[in-house]
Amino acid sequence: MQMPVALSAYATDVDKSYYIIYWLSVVLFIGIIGAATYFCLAYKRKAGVRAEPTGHNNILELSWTVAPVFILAYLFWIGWKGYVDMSIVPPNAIEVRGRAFQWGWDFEYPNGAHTPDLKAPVGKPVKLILSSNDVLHAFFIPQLRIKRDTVPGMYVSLWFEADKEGDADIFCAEYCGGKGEGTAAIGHWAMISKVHILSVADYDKFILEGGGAKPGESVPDWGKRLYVEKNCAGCHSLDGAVGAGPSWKGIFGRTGVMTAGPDIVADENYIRESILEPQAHIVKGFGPVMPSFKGILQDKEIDAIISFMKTLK
Ligand code: HEC
Ligand SMILES: [Cu+2]
Repeated sequence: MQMPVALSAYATDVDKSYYIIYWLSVVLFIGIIGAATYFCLAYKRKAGVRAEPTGHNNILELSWTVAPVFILAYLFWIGWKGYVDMSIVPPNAIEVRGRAFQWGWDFEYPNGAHTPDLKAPVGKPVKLILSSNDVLHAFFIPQLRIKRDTVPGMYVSLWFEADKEGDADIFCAEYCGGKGEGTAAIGHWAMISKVHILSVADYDKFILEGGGAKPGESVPDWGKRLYVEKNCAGCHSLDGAVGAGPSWKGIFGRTGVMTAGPDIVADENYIRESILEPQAHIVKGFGPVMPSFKGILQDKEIDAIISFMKTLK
């Protein structure tokens, strides 16, 4: 067992092709090296024996020419079939948008909800329309055997149909940079997420509840959840500790010193700008490393984060 657990029929097909090629290579390797070794020993030059031409063996020569043609045609066929299966999205697929950014993922569902981890129903085709906000990344779910580069300025798509419920890892499989040292270090290696394969009922419930505050959740609590889910927590502490970015302790209404230009009071407008265009004003002592959350955070989510910030005295 060399492959991670397969969560879809497509993944099982990929494994089948993989193992066919793998075992074919093992058999051919042993066969060819074994025969070569045997011939080296058996026909080693001996004193008093003169080598004579052996002539042709038509049957042997024909069979080692024709057999590989069939084997290669078969390998082409399974490869092509897999490629076509992967390329043609079933027309009834659910469309989910996936955006890659330094360093995380954002998924947007037909109801407008956004999540940093992917939720998908079991037994239904899901089409992912992938893009990147900054540099090249690669969307990779090993357990579904799907992988695709995300390219700035371009959409690519990918689909899957999971046949088991459960969680699987999402990785970025394209080195996309990094920043910082020690605990403040973030980058490509931190660009991990999960796909949650839910029962159809749970998925429908998630879509119905939408992307806003959960029932019974206050707006600041929703903002706090976004702080964790959108990974602001990776760079901003709440307790005054300096990370890759300034702490949010007492952020609302404080006067910040910028690398250039006058000091700025952190009001709604400044905070909104810091989130959508982080490079517009850089807080002194920090690098321009915050990614833009344009297209990732909706207006009401930014409002929720601001109301959470107001609670951080
Ligand atoms: C990769 C690290 C990183 C992540 C992730 C990150 N930030 Fe930042 N953030 C920074 C850095 C560095 C600064 C300071 C430099 C600047 O002003 O751009 C900053 C500054 C800010 C500021 C201005 C702070 C001040 O004291 O004036 C706000 C507001 C902010 N970030 C909000 C957010 C929100 C909201 C999120 C999550 C949705 C987030 N950040 C995610 C690194 C990050
Ligand atoms: Cu990446």
